[in-house]
Amino acid sequence: MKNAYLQRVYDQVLARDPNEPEFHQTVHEFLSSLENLVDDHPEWEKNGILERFVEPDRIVSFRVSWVDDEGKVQINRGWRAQFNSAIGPYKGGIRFHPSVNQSVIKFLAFEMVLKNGLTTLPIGGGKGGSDFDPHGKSDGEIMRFCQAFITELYRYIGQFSDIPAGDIGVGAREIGYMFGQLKRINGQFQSAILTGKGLTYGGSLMRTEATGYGICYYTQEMLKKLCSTEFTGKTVIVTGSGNVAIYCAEKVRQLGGLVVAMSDSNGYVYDPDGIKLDVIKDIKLNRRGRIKLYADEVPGATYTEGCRNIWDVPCKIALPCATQNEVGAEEAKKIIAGGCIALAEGANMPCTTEAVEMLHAAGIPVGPAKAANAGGVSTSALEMTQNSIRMSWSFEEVDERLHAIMRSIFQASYDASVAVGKPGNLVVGANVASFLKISQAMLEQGIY
Ligand code: NDP
Ligand code: 2IT
Repeated sequence: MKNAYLQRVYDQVLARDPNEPEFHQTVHEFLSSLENLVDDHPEWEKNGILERFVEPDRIVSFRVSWVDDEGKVQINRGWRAQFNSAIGPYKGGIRFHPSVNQSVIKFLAFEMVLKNGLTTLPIGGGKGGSDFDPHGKSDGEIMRFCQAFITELYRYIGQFSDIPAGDIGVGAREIGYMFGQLKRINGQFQSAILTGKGLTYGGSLMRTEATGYGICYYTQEMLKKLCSTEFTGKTVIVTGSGNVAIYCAEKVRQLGGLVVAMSDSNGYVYDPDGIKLDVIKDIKLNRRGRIKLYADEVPGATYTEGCRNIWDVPCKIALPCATQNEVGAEEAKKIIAGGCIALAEGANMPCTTEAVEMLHAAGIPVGPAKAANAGGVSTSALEMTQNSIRMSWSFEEVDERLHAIMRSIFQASYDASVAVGKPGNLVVGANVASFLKISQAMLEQGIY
């Protein structure tokens, strides 16, 4: 980094936590985005704003002990990073995946802070999770794990302090088990303590669809402003086949795009006629099966082992919706060679730094995750609003609010990119637009 203050802050992060590569990656991207701005804000250094911004308010880590179906006691690790509460209570999902560690939780929480700052809603940033692997576990094991996890976490969360939701490996089923256990512990029905709840007990219509739909609303704005085009008639690749990917693909279809390939962690399926989402939903949501089954069941579709090779298939619009760093230099090369015109990040940080640089160099706009996938957490905040006023809004009402939020996120990011002399660089724009708001709130609240 050219600016000495930015470099100093980054060096301190590296020195303090040398073993956190994912966290370094997100902090580096953020600090680099401030290069053209930092000299205009001497109050940041004077008040230690950046030093405070890259250091979580706190992280709790805990042991999770649970009993498997054989009666054996299993031990996992759990974390919750409460990163920044300048503009609202900590808000962000919980991830259950064997790759979870403190670095992953910190990068996700840091992204949440900036994402939530873009949503226009009063939420700070946090994230939690465990290295528990839900694959192949029985429903009883999932329930016992969720109960054990939240029994450790419950003392740190609440509707005015920290409100978790889902992420990889945590959907409506897991939120339900955690909510039930919280009710037993607290002896109270505290609706807004978790979001992504079932519709029968305080969930919001559209929360399930919100992240995926929101990605497409954001991408529509990108396509219009930066490529003078729209989804209609374009081939699209959506990676992953979880909550985000499925509803992203559904909205692409509604907007006239053709999703030709999707994946899971084992491999990908290619269907030149367009992926049939009812089949994917049945395999993934009802049967909790592998995506390979799609090729067995749909004539004309093929399955290829190895999820990263999905970019061998050319597409006009790339929407990676699986996990962090799934698009590296190799994948970016293929995306560019395939004639892609725009990429929006549905997963959190799916592109490596190098991949983003390559895409930008090839003139392909990149919609960063903290903007493109902010529809999920925005709708979580709308769920909290409905819980607080003890009402529930219609699907159409929530959808309309979500659409307006995604438009405003794009506009604010685009305007910020222009203001700092990087027009169309939505990565820089999102970081700047959000940080200007959060840093102002930090300054106004004094030293803490
Ligand atoms: P799900 O658990 O529903 O689905 C995850 C999908 O990604 C599955 O298809 C899974 O395959 C695949 N996947 C997970 N880990 C890997 C890996 N290491 N390598 C390859 N594929 C992998 O999670 P979500 O759809 O909720 O989350 C997907 C992404 O979207 C994550 O980055 C998450 O942080 C982000 N996100 C989620 C939001 C939400 O509201 N749920 C909101 C905003 C962002 P398999 O089944 O084989 O494991
Ligand atoms: O990464 C994310 O934005 C989420 N996992 C959703 C968080 C939330 O609180 O809804």
